Amino acid sequence: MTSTYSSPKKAELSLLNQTHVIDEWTNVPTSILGSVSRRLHLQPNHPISITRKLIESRFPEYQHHNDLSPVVTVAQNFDSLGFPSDHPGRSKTDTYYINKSTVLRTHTSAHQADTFRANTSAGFTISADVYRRDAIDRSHYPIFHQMEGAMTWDRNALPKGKTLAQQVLEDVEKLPKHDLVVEDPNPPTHPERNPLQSPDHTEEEAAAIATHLKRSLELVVVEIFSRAKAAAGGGGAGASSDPLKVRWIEAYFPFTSPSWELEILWQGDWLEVLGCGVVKQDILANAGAPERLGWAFGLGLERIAMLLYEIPDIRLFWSEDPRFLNQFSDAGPLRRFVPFSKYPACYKDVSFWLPPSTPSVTMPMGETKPGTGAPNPAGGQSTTTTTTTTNTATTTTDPPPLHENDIMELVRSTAGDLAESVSLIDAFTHPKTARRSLCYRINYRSLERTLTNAEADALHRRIEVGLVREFGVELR
Ligand code: FA5
Ligand code: MG
Repeated sequence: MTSTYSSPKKAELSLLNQTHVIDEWTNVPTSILGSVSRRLHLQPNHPISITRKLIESRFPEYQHHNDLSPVVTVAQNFDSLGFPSDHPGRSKTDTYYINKSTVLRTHTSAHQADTFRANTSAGFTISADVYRRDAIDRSHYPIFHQMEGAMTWDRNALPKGKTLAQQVLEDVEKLPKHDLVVEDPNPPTHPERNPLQSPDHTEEEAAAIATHLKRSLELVVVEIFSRAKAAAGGGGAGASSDPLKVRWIEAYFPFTSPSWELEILWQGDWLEVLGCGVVKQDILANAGAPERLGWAFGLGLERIAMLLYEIPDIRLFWSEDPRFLNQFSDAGPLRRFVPFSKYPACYKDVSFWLPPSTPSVTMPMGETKPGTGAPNPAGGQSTTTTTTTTNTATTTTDPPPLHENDIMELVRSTAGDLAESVSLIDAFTHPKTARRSLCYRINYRSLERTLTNAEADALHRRIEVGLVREFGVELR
């Protein structure tokens, strides 16, 4: 046998004119890579871009950054923000890794520290595409767009005799007023869940910063809804004729304290539109700005655009159907989206036994389900396995642990945007064998045409085969 030695070429992946070594962490599917160049927030006449500009206009003195690469380091996305090493957001089940040290950003906060360090303006926004392995339903998509916003005040640059809290409150007075009633039942700080950052912040400082933050964001909501109302022709039809209901709820982020989320009542459910809080002083200090204090928020542009235009399904933003795209324009008054006829849906269930050694399906730890305040879908335990983050290339006979996001991704990669929603409808453990059974309902619907039952059947069959092949389940 001839031994022509060829050095093993390292496997690589190329993205946005850069090549990256792939390793056992790589988990970005081609379906995602293929959409990285779309950058909907920069497309002229696209509703995501129009929504971005509308929100930016509420922050006229801020610097707006809209062109940052989605390829970031693990350090930018997680470490710089104080994510603990065992945070579930870091796991391969939640995040798209390009390789061990590089990810597709999961949020625009990945650029917070760098932007604080550059210190080119007190206030800034960053709008960008972000990527997450997540649920499938009408308000979740694996690629979406966020706007980060931040504002800081410099302790060392205050007018003589003025405290930082006084300065911030003076700036609050310069903001427009509004008469929207916003529920805000929680105390400003909570000793365990949302502590004051003492000794770095006084109570007055944190309270003043929170007031400026909340007012600034409430003004965004007021602006969006007055546009939405006008678009619907005054009183209008549908959801925009309902009285606007908005509430602040307590939240947790590793990089802010105290923290909140803002929710809006939308079609009967509380929809979370943003997270925010008082920036952790460590982040500013590590960015070379220990003397500055301030707030930050991260908002979902799709969620806001859905409210603004009454767009019923998040998949529509990716549509290249002119019946969708032609309804939006950068110029002229905003007009409500008029759905082209709604094509029939078709749901199919799949029931299966998990492999005997799989304890359960682990659930994402992400946002709370609107309205319930409870963690994401019930059925599994919300334990996060650290084993899912390890290399499974050395598989023994044991199947890899199964995470619900793995099921979501299988459905996405098989059915693409024809999958409208996936939900766990039944789960039980057999009393004798202790084996666990799950049943998922997959709703199939095209936004652009009528999907035949035969097509849906074929997709469903491929998903069933994939579940068996990839996760070793036994169909029931
Ligand atoms: C964050 O991403 C934080 N970085 C926000 C933040 C920034 C907090 C600065 C504090 C300071 P969260 O994971 O909740 O938080 O996402 C923020 C918003 O993005 C959500 O409120 C929601 O509007 C939107 N969002 C989250 N996941 C999805 C998804 N899969 N599809 C569409 N929108 C989503
Ligand atoms: Mg959230």
